[in-house]
Amino acid sequence: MEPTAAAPVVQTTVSDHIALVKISNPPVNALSTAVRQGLQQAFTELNQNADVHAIVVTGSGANFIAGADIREFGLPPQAPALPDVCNQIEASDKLVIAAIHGAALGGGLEIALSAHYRVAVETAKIGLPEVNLGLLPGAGGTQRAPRLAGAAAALDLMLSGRHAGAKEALRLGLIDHIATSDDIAAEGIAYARSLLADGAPIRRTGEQTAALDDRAAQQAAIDAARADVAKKKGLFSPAKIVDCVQAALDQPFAEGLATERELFTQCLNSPQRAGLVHVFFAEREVTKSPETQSAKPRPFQKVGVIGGGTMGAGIAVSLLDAGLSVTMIERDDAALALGQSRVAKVYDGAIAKGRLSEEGKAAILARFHGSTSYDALADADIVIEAVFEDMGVKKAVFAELDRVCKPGAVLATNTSYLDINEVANSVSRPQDVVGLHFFSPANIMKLLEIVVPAKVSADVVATGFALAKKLKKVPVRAGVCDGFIGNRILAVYRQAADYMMEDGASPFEIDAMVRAFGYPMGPYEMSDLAGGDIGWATRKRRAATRDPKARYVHIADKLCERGWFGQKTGQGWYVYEAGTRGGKPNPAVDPIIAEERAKAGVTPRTFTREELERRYVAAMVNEGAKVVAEGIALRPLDVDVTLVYGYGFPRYKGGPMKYADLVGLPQILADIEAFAKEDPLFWQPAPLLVKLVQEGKNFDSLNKA
Ligand code: 3H9
Repeated sequence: MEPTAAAPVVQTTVSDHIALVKISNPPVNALSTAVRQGLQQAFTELNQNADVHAIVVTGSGANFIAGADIREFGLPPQAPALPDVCNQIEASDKLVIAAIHGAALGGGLEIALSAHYRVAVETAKIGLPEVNLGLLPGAGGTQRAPRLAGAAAALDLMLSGRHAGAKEALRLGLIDHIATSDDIAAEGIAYARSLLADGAPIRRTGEQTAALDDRAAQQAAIDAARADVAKKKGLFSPAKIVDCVQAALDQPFAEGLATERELFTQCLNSPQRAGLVHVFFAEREVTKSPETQSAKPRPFQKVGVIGGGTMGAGIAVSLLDAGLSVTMIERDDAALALGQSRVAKVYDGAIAKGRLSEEGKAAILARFHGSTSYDALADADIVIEAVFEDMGVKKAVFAELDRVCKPGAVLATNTSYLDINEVANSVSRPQDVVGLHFFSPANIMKLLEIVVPAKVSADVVATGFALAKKLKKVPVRAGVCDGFIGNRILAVYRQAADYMMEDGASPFEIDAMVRAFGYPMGPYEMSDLAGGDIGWATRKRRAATRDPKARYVHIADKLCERGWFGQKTGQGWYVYEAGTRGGKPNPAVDPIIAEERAKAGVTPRTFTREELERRYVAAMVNEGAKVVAEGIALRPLDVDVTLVYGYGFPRYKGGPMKYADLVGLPQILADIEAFAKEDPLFWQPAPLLVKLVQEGKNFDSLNKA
């Protein structure tokens, strides 16, 4: 068969003096090199074509243009650069109209802002989300958006990265007209004709000044944004966005573009860009597992939740919010009433904040049922068990589910560490049993570990992924082991923290280091929030199987023995005074630490913040490598997404495995080998890490395999 020539990514047709320039670069018409070249060529030709009076730019498929091609960042730049294409479009001496449907984001909106007029369908998504990738709009967006919408609106869009609808964009001055039909090409052409008929002038955005005329108001908006950005430490690009808007106010257009270019390049070269772009692709990759490729999910509408505790109630809210119908099972009327009230309380909170009406709450709760009998689950498509973490209790629940559930119902456990193979093998239908590990609060936290036991059928796993999508959660496939991906790694870096504490660092120093690294809170603050008793229970459970030669730090147990479980008991590592937010370091912790150090024969030493950080991160990365090598996580990127979405690892550092790549694996390994001189049992280098270093490869090489 003859090979067919690929269709050009930019197609031009001219009809009755109107040129239609259509971008066809699936899936989202990203501005790849070929598209930029195509646009450049199209505009060069059309500008020379005397027959053409107006040019309409539009996208084929579901979107106008989703932005620059993110896959090209970090590669050697190819001409033409996007800012040059935008400038060429703006300079056109034919009337240029952008006709927008779907996404006009980032570079896509920058193309549209370079046109002389813009029309969009009502459902269009208009925005400058570069900040989410560690960037700023680098093709004139920081200069053109304020010229159309003023500094405040432009800053809001660029700093939040949010999408505006067409109505809002019209109000802000970013578009000129809302299309009445969804045939965007026809709408663009009709709009072009009406502009020509009205004798509308060529209106170059770079020459507009009206939105910036009130300089005092613009300056006030910039100052307010700068103050706001200063409060949110960590990210690099937001302050640069504010600098660009200041340039839009102070500098002539061409100079402003040059400033933007310089600051964009700084962002492009920052490790934050590499980390954030990694997470952008990783959070899409995790949705693809062998099972989602090979099997279709089972249909689901009715979901059962066993248990009305914090977790069960949070899961129920998450399901209800997604429009599903939910039946909660509890052991008696009182427990059921409590579970139901936990659910109702979430919606009362939403009403108090003005996010929901009483009628809205009633409509949601009409889909929410409760029962003390498992028989109420006879027609459930999925059942999620969220009862006490005890194998005997779980097996008893699953025996009931095995008895009442219809054939083909998915039977899920929300256990955070128990052996799901054992649960599955206790019923007559192990192929239907899967782990769905939600994170607390389950209606808020985005991560869902989908834990895959040995006998589960592929369509059940695929159903887990489909459920995650329905719940707008980020699914990560995990294998069965104690703690799966996230809690297993957490246990190890928390242990590293405890060792540093016993060796001389204070828990408050460690928390401060972890916050400075970019986490919202440190491990001891986290333990106080979650309840110290939870970790204590885990440690007690593991005591029987712990290597007797392994070092064990008793300090946390000593706090728990005193009943100091953190926030819920008024004190833990920190003291919590009623009526105040957050806690203060608990002075009573210091003598406990001192006593334990003495018992362990440790002479305390000091650690620099960098030393603390290197140990904490090395422990995380080393265990992450073991989790990947054992197949518990499919790829390093699955570890990254788990730690970013479930444990607060700073997104802009890309997750621990990406961060290790950026630091350099040889350095991480050298650190581990140095620490191993003190404690060779704990600091055993992961064989995968050693292998990658020997081969001169990084973790990312495994993501692409
Ligand atoms: C920028 O523009 C910089 C400029 O200012 C300056 C330059 C000088 N590039 O999300 P989905 C892929 S920065 C390459 O699942 P949806 C995505 O990976 C950019 N690929 O679909 C996925 O691939 P796969 C600013 C991209 O319908 C597929 O498309 N723009 C890009 O749920 C489908 O994506 C943004 O940040 C891209 N730009 O959502 C917008 N975008 O199928 C980023 C997507 O292989 N994109 N892909 O997994 C989005 O927000 C969403 O993708 C969008 C569609 C809302 C468009």
